[in-house]
Amino acid sequence: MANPAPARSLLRLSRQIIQCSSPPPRCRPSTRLSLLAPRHFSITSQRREGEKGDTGEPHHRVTYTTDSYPSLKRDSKFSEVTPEHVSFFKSTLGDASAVIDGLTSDASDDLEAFNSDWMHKYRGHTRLVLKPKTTEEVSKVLKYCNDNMLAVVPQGGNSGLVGGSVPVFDEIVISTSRMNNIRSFDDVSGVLVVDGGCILEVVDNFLAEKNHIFPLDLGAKGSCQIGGNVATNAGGLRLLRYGSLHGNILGIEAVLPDGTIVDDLSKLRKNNTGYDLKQLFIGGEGTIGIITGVSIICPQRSKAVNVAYFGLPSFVNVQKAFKEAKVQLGEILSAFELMDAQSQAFVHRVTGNKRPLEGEYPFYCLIETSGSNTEHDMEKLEKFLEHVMSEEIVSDGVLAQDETQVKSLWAWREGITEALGHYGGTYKYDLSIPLPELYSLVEETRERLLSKGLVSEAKAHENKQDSHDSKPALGVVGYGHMGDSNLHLNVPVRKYTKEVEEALEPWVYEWIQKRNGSISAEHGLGLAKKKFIGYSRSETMVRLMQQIKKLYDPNGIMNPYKYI
Ligand code: FAD
Ligand code: 2HG
Ligand code: ZN
Repeated sequence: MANPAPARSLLRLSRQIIQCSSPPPRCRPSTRLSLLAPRHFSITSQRREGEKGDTGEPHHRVTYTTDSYPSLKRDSKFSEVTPEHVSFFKSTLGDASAVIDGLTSDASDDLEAFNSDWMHKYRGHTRLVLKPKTTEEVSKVLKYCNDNMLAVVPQGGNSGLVGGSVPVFDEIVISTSRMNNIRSFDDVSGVLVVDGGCILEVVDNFLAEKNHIFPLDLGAKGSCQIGGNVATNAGGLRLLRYGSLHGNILGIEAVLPDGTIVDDLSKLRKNNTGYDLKQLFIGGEGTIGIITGVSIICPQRSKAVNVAYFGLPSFVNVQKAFKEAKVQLGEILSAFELMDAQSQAFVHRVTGNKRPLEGEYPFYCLIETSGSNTEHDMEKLEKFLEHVMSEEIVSDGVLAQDETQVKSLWAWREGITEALGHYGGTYKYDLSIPLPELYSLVEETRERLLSKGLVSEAKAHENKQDSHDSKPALGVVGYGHMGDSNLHLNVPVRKYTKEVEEALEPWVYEWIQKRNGSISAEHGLGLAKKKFIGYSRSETMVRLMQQIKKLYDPNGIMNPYKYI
């Protein structure tokens, strides 16, 4: 690690380092609006097909889940798909593009993107993908599957990180990708109603034109779908400001396995009329029904968005900076993200981009403010920046001075997942941890992998590249949504191995349990955490969940083998 540069004026540094031609913030004309443009960190299914990591292995040669986890057994109560079933689906869905049929034709290439997950960790054996266009078609398809004991997996953008979106055996994939209509938007109330298959970025672009914003943002916005976001109760980068989907979603339309259409597409903010059943679908991960429509309250888009990126000497200082940001920025603070040195080293190595700061630091933070009054926000931000610089809470920093710089600073945070996945695979742990202890887990994990000889000393601590290194793990990385006490502990590997997996699991989950944290802050449980639910939920809670599952899906056809 390089010696931190002495604290200097952040605004001066921002001019030196980003070398922006636009005037420094203090000199901005008051009419200048810095709207946050969509961040084009988009992932697509094309990326999964044929792309090679540094291992030289084509990513589509992902090991079958059934080979990696031989203890998983196909449930014999499910029927196997036959050509007769396929002809029913073809006649029901009509359109040739609505069925990918690997039973009566060779469709293995087309099926691959639906069988394999984004992490190249899980791969199923489906031979049939159905793409209904309407809620009624979803209803007919599901009813038929239920009557014929055919297991299904709902799939949105397939960007999930816990193996929930792909089949394990021959479950039929029901993709919502053709259900992509924006149904209505009211710019007085901010209530938006969309099909479950709308892509998040498309919806947010639509809202931008109406000066509104979708209250969720995440790095996979170019691929993930609103139905998938709701099914995973995704958290993302704006939760600190706009809260969780549990609060923002006003109504849901969903189809139950027996074909019942649950029409609870309320647009009301307040509705205290009995059990709030839509909440069961939020975070349900496709285990009780398919979400076909969502109504959601969307806030006004902020006129003034500012982004600052800091280097800090310690995690204690990160906490001080966060506390100070809450005190001084209050209602305009919209994101406080944490990145450690290793995470930024990986992004640098993989993208080759020039780092935002000249020196290297053990920790980095990205702070975003969003408000309605540029001058007022800038005044607050400058005061905050001066304070954290003069108190030496932060060692160095830059402030984006236009939209391009806003995007480029965000890329150092949003690009981490993609950069880590570049080398083969990543063991991912998405955890809620009491803030003071949040980073200790990363340090202890490093020591653990070092002591077991699974990562090299240089890679564990110094982010150095060692060309002779052949240890399975390439580093131990910590980053996440500091503002939500949500750590992403990631261990990038050359390939997935039992050796690394067994060093990490259940050890990480035990560590979390001891601190009353959560083993899934925002990604869900899927298949990856199926065995570990007991580390965060009591037996009583699990039993109640099982009862709900049985009530909604008595035949168990919805996303079997996953967490419930
Ligand atoms: P899928 O991956 O297709 O499915 C996820 C789960 O939902 C599966 O169990 C599936 O069966 C179910 N499902 C999908 N659609 C439906 C439906 N219509 N009805 C019922 N069930 C359904 N997650 C975060 O929370 N925060 C982040 O910041 C974040 N950043 C990410 C960044 C990158 C680069 C990547 C690759 C992923 C990130 N994720 C993040 C994880 C992922 O993007 C989210 O979980 C997202 O909400 C999944 O949406 P999807 O449409 O891709 O769903
Ligand atoms: C993020 O915050 C996402 O960037 C992905 O939730 C985290 O890849 C991960 O582990
Ligand atoms: Zn996250």
